[in-house]
Amino acid sequence: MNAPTIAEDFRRRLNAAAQATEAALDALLATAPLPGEIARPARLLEAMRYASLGGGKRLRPFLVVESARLFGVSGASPLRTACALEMIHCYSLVHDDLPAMDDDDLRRGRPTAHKAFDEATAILAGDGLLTFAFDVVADPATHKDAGVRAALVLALARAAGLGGMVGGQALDLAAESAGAPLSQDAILTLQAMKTGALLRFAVDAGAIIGGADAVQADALSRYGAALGAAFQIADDILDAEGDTAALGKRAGKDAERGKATLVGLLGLDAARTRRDALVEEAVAALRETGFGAATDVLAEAARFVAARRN
Ligand code: GRG
Repeated sequence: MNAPTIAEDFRRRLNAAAQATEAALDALLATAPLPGEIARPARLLEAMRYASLGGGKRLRPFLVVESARLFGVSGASPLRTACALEMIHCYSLVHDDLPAMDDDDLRRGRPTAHKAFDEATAILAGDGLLTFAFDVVADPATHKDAGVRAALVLALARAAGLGGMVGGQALDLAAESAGAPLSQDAILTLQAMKTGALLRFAVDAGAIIGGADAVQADALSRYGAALGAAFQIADDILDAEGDTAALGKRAGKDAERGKATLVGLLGLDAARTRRDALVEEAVAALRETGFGAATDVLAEAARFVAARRN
C-alpha cells in the first residue's frame, strides 16, 4: 500500500482528534457531580452537551494535540486542554447566536441552543462551558506540574477575554453601528482578537505543554496567528459566497448586517490573495520551529483552513 499523502494524514489526524475530543467531552459532561460540585442540573447539563457534542470540525482541539505532539507529548494533557478550548469555542458560538448578538437559528446544521432550549438556558449553558473550561485546565489531571497548569490558565484567559475573543466580539458589534467603515488595520485587530486569539492559543498551549524553547514558542505562535487570520478571511469569503446548506449556518449575514470584513473592504479577489499569503506565512513560521517534516500536518491544516467549504 502507498504511504498516505499529507492531505490524507491530515484528514486522519483531524478525525482522530475529533473523536478523542468527543469522547473526552462526553465523559467530562457526565451527570455525576465532581468533588466540590453540589449537583449538575439536568436541563443545564443537557444544553451544555447539546452545544458542545456531536458537531464541529474540532480544528482547535486538533491544533492543541498536534502541536504538543511535535514535542513528543500526547495523552491527557493535550486532550484535556483541547476539551477546555473547545468548550470556550462552543460557549462563544452559543452566545454569538443569541438574539442580542447575531440572532441566528442555525448552527452546525442544527437549531441554535436558544432555539432548542430557551434564551436563559442558552446563556447559562455558555456560562457553564466557559467556567468548566478553566476547571478542566486547573485540575491536576491535566498536568502534574502546577506551573504548567497556571501558564495554560493564564494564556487561555488572555486569549478568551477582554483583550482577546470577548474584546473582539465587542469591537465587531460596535463596528456594525459605526457611522464609517473600519480601516484595514482596525479590521485586522478585530479579527485577530475575535477569532485569531483562540486559534493561536491552541498552538501556544501545545508549546506550553511540550516545554518549547523561546524560538519554537514564538514560531508556533506566529503560525497560529497567521492561520487564525487566514481562517477568518476564509469565513468571510464563505459567508459572501453564501451556501447555507454547506455551512450549516446562515450565509450572507455579513453584508446584511454591515459587518467589518476584509471582503467588504477589499473585495473577494483581494481577500482570497491575502488569505493565500497568510497560509504561506503560516507555513514559513512552521519551518522556523526546526521540527522539519513533523510539521507537515500543521502546514496542511493551514491549507485546509483556507480551502474549507464549511
Ligand atoms: C459571544 C463572547 C462571544 C464571542 C463570539 C468566535 C465568536 C466570538 C463568534 C463566532 C461567530 C463567528 C461565525 C465567527 C467567525 C469565525 C468562527 C469562530 C467560526 C466558527 O468556527 P469553526 O468553523 O466552527 O471552527 P465549528 O462548528 O467547526 O467548530
